[in-house]
Amino acid sequence: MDVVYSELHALQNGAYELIGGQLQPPVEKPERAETIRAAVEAAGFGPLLSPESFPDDTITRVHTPEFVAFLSTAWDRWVEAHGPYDALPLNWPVRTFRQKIPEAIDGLLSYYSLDAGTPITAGTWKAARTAVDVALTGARLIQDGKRHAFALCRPPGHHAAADLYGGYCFLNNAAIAAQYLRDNGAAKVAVLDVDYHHGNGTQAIFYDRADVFFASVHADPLQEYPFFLGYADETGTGAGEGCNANYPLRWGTGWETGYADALDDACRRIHGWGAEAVVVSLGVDTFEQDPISQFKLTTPDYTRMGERIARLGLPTLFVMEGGYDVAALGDNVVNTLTGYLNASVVA
Ligand code: SP5
Ligand code: ZN
Repeated sequence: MDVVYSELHALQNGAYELIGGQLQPPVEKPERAETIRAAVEAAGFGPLLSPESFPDDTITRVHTPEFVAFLSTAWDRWVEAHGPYDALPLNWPVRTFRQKIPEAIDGLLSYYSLDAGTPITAGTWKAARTAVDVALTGARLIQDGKRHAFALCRPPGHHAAADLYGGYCFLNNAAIAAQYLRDNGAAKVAVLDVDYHHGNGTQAIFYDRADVFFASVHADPLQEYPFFLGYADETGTGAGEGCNANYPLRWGTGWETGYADALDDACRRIHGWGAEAVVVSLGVDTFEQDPISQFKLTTPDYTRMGERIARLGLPTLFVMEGGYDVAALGDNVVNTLTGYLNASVVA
């Protein structure tokens, strides 16, 4: 399986993340992608491909031009106002406030963000922009007839909506890849999101559309971040009614205690809907030892996950999302891809 990777991911290297009431070293850090790269290479995946450059209009198919302009200039404007420290928002336009777009950089961060856990740094734009090219290079491989590819994206993307960043995500790599597949020949594309957290950004981007099906298996938002989206009664709207499927699962869920059944149902829905290709938002923060998560998947369970995805029998683009136990990340990703390959039916 081809693996797309760029070392420029390391340009996203925040100093702090506000977590559990403390400013701490971020869990979303460069070592994540490096350990995955080393593991997939050691497991014989490859070749390792550098991303091609895709034009900005692939991004604005999904994100607003205003948001892209904001993200690409935020660091310089923040430094001008505050000096060279991580840019973090401090308040949000919640209930009782108006949705005005402010002039000041602090206000813009507040308007365009959903949390204070996602630092914008000197290299954020370059890293996020390159992650999009990584995903799109993977999508082009699928478009060119490959049955599968792995886009080793970092920073991740699935929390980013049309004009929102947060949850360690800036640009929605998986959504941009899915849109690219739509724009280049696939009539119906599914996104299967197996990250521990609900893919609120991807859901929002495609919520009113009948041409992209979004299915997500994740921690119950009553208990877990991002809290305000990801419930089972979110089924799509307008033309997109019936094209969104959420499987919220309680803390403590393991493979045999709810996860496998939910994944199976999500895959059945995607199959029944008639998807021509699937983009997998691959987060492995469902792992039992993940430092910020409360599911109980084991390393062998990822092999089973890959096998189930393979039984869809669809061209498959894996896009890296979350997963924070650096010691086990490599094995969990390799098992997913190996399980997939061993069970995939050659067309
Ligand atoms: C891509 C992705 O996985 N983003 C996740 C962003 C989650 N950010 C909030 C984390 C809050 C963790 N709270 C539990 C701390 C336990 N020590
Ligand atoms: Zn996650």
